[in-house]
Amino acid sequence: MSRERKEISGQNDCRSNEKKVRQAFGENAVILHKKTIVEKRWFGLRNVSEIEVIAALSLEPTKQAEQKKERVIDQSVDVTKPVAPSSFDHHLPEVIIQMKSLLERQGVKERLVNVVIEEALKQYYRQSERQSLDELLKTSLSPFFNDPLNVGRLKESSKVAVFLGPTGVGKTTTIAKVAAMYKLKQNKTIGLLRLDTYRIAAVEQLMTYSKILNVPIEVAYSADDYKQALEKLSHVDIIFVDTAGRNYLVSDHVTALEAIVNQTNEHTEYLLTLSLTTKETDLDQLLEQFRDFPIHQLVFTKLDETNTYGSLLNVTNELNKPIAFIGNGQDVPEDLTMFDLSTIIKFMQKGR
Ligand SMILES: Nc1nc2c(ncn2[C@@H]2O[C@H](COP(=O)(O)OP(=O)(O)OP(=O)(O)O)[C@@H](O)[C@H]2O)c(=O)[nH]1
Ligand SMILES: [Mg+2]
Repeated sequence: MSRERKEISGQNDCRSNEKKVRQAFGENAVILHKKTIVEKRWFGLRNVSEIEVIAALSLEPTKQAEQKKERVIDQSVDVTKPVAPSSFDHHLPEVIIQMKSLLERQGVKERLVNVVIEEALKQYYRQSERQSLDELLKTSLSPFFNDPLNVGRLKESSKVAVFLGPTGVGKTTTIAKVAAMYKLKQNKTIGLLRLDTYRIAAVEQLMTYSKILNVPIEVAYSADDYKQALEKLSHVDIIFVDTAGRNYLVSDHVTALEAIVNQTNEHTEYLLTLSLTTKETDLDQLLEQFRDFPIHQLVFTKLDETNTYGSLLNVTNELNKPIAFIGNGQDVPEDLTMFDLSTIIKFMQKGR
């Protein structure tokens, strides 16, 4: 396949972009995809967006398409608006169409689908050999799941791991699983701390796990209690803090977490725990509430209760945080898994 690259620049609007592409490549050129790739400020006076256009020469659509990449300086496009869905989808290679449809069915947000597809198109035309859907998914999705070194563990320096999240997502269950892993497989000394400043939930569940694992437990009902409890457990390697589930769609409940944030130091990490069965719109609202909270890693639960995994991509991309653990069942300690892109891709394609 031959390739050709031409730079197109100058003042223009969307319509003139298409005109310019056609002038450069001929009347049969088709714009497959376009994206704002740079936003520049000219001495703080105005924004300039640079548009990357992927165009194809299409005598017989698709089969004889030659890929061409254009950079067009476009000073008229509002960079905050999502790119409109392309009416040229049917000119995309079959494997890319399959990928797009799979991501959409999996609940990946439209804007993110566009970004991933763009990455996939680059991969597709960069390789001389055609890639399978599986390979393309892997290479295009992996940049979103940054920091693979953190997969399946707390931060190296963590001494206090605080699990936060809405009611009933599986915080206590996941703590039991992770604590067991650290104690039994890594020979770490563990302490459990139940923080419940609202006195809303029973502590028995965590007590039971502390007995089974034979590890100390402290209960704190106030910021002062919490400080003292941390001190009492300071002899262990890792303290797992189980917070009471709250309706974090209420912003006051996030603000109330200040009691624990005041005890944060470089050895503390916050793990936002979310269920994969939560509606995407609710997740969006929840993430908004946690925007200013120092979340370090993500935990997803109930992988076993869903066949759509778009939230993994949506949330990771939104917060730009790694996924530390995934809960995939009710059994403690075995139903704990580490994020593995290949497995998620397999689930996405074939179901569980
Ligand atoms: N299917 C499935 N169920 C899970 C998973 N993790 C937890 N659960 C179940 O979800 C329910 C709630 O779990 P908890 O650990 O009590 O949830 P929590 O977030 O601590 O709840 P609160 O403290 O009340 O906010 C229990 O029935 C768990 O067995 C999981 O990965 N998969
Ligand atoms: Mg709990």
